[in-house]
Amino acid sequence: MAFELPSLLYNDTALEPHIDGKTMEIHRGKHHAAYVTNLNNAIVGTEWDGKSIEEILANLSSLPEDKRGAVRNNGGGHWNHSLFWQLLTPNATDMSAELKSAIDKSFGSLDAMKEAFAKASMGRFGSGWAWLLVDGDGLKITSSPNQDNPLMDGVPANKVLLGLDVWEHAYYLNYQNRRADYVTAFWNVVNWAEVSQRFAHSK
Ligand code: MN3
Repeated sequence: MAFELPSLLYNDTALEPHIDGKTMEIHRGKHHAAYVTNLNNAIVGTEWDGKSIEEILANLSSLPEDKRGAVRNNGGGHWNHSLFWQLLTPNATDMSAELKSAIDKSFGSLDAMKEAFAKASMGRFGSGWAWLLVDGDGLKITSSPNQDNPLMDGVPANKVLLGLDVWEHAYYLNYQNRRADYVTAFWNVVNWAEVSQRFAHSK
């Protein structure tokens, strides 16, 4: 079955003023939609047609060479954005005690985790993503270029807790060159209940 653009559980304008409606509309309706179309075009008629996106991204090196680049960029784009929309919410939610404790253990405090995450977001030159992962007994922050993600490095999808899109298309209309302001605003719309759920299922 072909991949499909997921619906949002909130309106495009629901995350304002932190993420503006026009950005949400173009980001999902144009950018994410294009990743889905291009991904489907790349795998149609191949043996990968019908496999899950997680399985495809974990096995990129097995794909035909002429499809690999398109699947990496567009398949990564589809998985990353599908996760990203779920990680956002207009309604503030609390994180679980278990997640809070894991963050404290790995980073010292929630503020220290946010600082390290912001550093990864700011340190990613050009387009990419920042990630919070389960790594062994603890948590870890990484970043990746373009639409790459931890699945491509062998990390199981359920161990990816949080991701932030730092492509300019994610913030430029509202924040222009001020990526740091966008990263700060992101914390106001993080769905901590969802991140906590992901953490609970990461074992
Ligand atoms: Mn994006």
